[in-house]
Amino acid sequence: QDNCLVSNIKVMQNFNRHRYAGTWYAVAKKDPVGLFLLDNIKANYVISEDGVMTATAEGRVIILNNWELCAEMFGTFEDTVDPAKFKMKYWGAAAVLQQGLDNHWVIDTDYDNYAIHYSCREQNWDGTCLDSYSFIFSRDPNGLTPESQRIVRKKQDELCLVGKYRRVAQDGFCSKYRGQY
Ligand code: DAO
Repeated sequence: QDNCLVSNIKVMQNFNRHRYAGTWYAVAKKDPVGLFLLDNIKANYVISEDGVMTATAEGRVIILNNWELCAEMFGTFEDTVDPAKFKMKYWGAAAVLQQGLDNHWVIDTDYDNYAIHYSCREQNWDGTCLDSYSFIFSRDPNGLTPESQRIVRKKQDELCLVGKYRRVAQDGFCSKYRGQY
């Protein structure tokens, strides 16, 4: 962490989307303004034969003030010059769910255990981030190994987001819920 400029944030070198593909469970999250996904967040990245990345995701959300449900989300990824930086277009299975276009950066991953995602939605005049969100992903829904936790902690520092994450529960809410709406 030297100056917290978005333009200085280091992302995964030689990012390999094929090794990244598959299921990731969020174990921690830094929320954006107007947070949407609460917990039980699971993402599944798919690479098509022609190399295009898409994803489906689910998570518990509360919409219309008081209505709890498991949101089913879809995302398509547009490549940029940096292989670890994507633009993600996302939308929900139902119209009431959130939709938008976000940055989607892979900050670091070992592909088999942990991954650190980061998205800055809006920058300040000085080039620091005004509104960001970030997922700490694990292949194991029960959490990260101490070794992975150490790496994640260091990267959170580089992102200027130490202390801004909350733990994300994986208690099976969305598997119970499946097919109910
Ligand atoms: O929870 O507040 C928030 C921000 C998350 C918005 C993006 C959700 C849709 C993800 C689509 C699939 C990609 C993993």
